[in-house]
Amino acid sequence: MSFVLYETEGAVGIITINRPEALNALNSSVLDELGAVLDAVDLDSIRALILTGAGEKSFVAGADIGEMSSLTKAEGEAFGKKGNDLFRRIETFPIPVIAAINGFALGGGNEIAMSCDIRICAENAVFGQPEVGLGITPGFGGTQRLARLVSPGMAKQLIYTALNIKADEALRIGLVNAVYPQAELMDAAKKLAGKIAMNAPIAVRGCKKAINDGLEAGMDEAIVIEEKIFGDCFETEDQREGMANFLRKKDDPAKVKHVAFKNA
Ligand code: CO8
Repeated sequence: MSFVLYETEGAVGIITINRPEALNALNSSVLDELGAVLDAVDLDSIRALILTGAGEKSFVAGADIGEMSSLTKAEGEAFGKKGNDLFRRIETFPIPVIAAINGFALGGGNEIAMSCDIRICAENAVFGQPEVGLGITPGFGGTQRLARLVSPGMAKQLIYTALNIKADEALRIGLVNAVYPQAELMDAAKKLAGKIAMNAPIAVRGCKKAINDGLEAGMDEAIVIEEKIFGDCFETEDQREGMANFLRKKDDPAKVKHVAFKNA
């Protein structure tokens, strides 16, 4: 593995796209290695992931333009599918994924960030979908996820104009949740991931699935999705202990303790 690094800190896994000489652009090898890292995540011990880019300049500057430049129609479609399959895997990965965007998030870079559950960025981050300036459409989910994440009108403006926006504008339109000085970004991402990791893992996974699946359904179907996932939490050790802890606290505040949720 050379283009993607993976390390763990407690219950948090950190994936770093590591091709700084090309501003972490996504070629086929990077996509393959990202898939392999996801395969290797130990879901018994890891409760949240952080995705970031190596260096202080770029998160991901897009799909690799050199690799794409000579593709045929069929190869272009296949490359789009390769990215889409991987990004959909990130989007539906059982545990939350936080994108820590440390610079350029252009084209496929913005698209991979949008497949994550939560996006936070550094003050130097730049976002955009430059594809129409290269003679292509966004091909790793950009036309779909951007229109769902921000307003359809704003998504169309960004995609049709190919103009980049800075971190403060990304915050204003809801593309990211928060902006930090570059030096504080990873600590903020780890703190956020750590907070998630302290909560009951079955419940957190259930929330991710309920939100994702519900957003793809009509409201009548969506609330049934929630009911089923809600019901599945009961009789788990975490539900019993989480609620027993609350009742003990009511009884005697001195009995306050942190519940060490078990994923069971
Ligand atoms: N692909 C390949 N190499 C890249 C990319 C990229 N997307 N971005 C940067 N690089 C390389 C540069 O070629 C350069 O390499 P070298 O040193 O060998 O010349 C190195 O990274 C550093 O880049 P720059 O010298 O250009 O750095 P600057 O600070 O001057 O500029 C920019 C930074 C503004 C980010 C500039 O590099 C740039 O505009 N990059 C391209 C951004 C872009 O257009 N991205 C979108 C690509 S299209 C896409 O992502 C579509 C996704 C869906 C694909 C579906 C397929 C079918």
